[in-house]
Amino acid sequence: AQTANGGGGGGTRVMIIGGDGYCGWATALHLSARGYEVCIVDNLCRRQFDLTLGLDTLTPITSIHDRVRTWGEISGRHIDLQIGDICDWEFLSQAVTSFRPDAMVHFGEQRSAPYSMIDRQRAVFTQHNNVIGNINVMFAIKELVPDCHLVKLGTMGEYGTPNIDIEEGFITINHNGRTDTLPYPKQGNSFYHLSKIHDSHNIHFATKAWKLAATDLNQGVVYGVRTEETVAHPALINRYDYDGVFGTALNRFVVQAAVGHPLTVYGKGGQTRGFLDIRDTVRCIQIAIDNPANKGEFRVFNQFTEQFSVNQLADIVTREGKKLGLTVEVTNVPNPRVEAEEHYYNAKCSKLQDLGLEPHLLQDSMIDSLLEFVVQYKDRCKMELIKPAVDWRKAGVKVNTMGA
Ligand code: NAD
Ligand code: USQ
Repeated sequence: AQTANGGGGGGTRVMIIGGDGYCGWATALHLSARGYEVCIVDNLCRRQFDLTLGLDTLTPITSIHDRVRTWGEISGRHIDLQIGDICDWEFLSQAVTSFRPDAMVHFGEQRSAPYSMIDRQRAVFTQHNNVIGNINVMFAIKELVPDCHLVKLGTMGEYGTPNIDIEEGFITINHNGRTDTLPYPKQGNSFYHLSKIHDSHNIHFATKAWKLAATDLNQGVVYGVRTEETVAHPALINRYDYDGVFGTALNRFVVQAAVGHPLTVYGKGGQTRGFLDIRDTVRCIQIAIDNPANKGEFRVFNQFTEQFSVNQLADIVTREGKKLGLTVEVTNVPNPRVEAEEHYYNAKCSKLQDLGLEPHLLQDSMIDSLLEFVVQYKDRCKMELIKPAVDWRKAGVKVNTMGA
């Protein structure tokens, strides 16, 4: 029997695009450990971004080849590895034809909002990489594996911050005496978030035109680093981004607390978002795979467990840091982004829980253990990478090398 939280994969063949990344690596191991046949596809561009911009993960990650080899040695389970770019149709079609997935989990995009706002070149790269890669994935399913379920990582940021409740994908509207259930209005706040909106529209169309089966997971901001499998051996450790380009809010605050840097609240700090623990990311993906969408169905789940404002996160990290004897200060830095800093936010997130997700909530123990974990690596932290690095208003056409 397949269950949400333990579960036998029963040999279900899952291709994980972006399987060398933060969410993808944890998911690949989670599924492999539970009897799914896993194939990782990745072109390693995320590692290249770090090399180009002089960034680095807090945790010392090993090469993808060493990761997969180590996993084979300690678990006895094989993970297939295909290194290549999904924007390259020859590569993708060969990878899909040789592996023949039952499900394709698509994490493989440029995922940083600040990166997409560095300059024209990065804005174009982000939308090209994300939108074209996703179109190739849709064609691969249609032409090569028509029964394959597409599990696509979207983002809660597709919805923006409307002054009404956020539904899961669709909203019923009464207009001039008529009623329809329509895709929820989308308002992206960066070229990255907009790329996800374009993907959602393209997938929705493909489910109608070609009867693809698709689940769009509008994921909130992920925090944490440890999962059962990634702590099983030092060579399996996951990446942990804390810099001003790829680091996300809570993960950044925890590192800042650990190294004695004031917590960088952007603007007024009333920005509210959905958040989830990386241990829930991997379970949500498993739940989506185990309960596939029907052919022709465009299914949308909001994948987060709790919502917090940036100020609330700063308060929690300050309180927990003090318990560990750390001196934690908070600073309100001028907001490098263009976004609402005080707004209504109430987003639904019941569909994954209805299918069996049991959330890990952001309790004190979580922050404690994350802080303790991060403190172990604090000597690897480069303080100069912490500052907010990209100003939305300054994105220009000149290539920005972001050099020191
Ligand atoms: P990540 O950058 O760590 O991983 C993405 C991986 O995809 C990288 O290993 C990269 O090399 C690979 N990739 C990118 N473009 C590719 C291409 N053209 N061909 C092959 N591989 C390619 O990102 P992440 O944090 O693991 O996020 C994974 C997905 O989840 C993204 O789609 C992101 O938008 C979404 N998401 C992430 C978060 C978060 O907080 N991290 C929150 C919501 C949604
Ligand atoms: N923020 C701060 N201080 C910081 C960093 C961020 O105040 O040091 C604020 C931002 O201004 C923003 C909020 O925190 O209002 C969230 O920023 P973030 O960097 O944590 O998240 P975001 O840019 O939205 O992107 C991340 C992932 C992206 C994913 C998204 C989910 O990088 O891949 O799609 O979270 S969501 O936010 O739901 O759209």
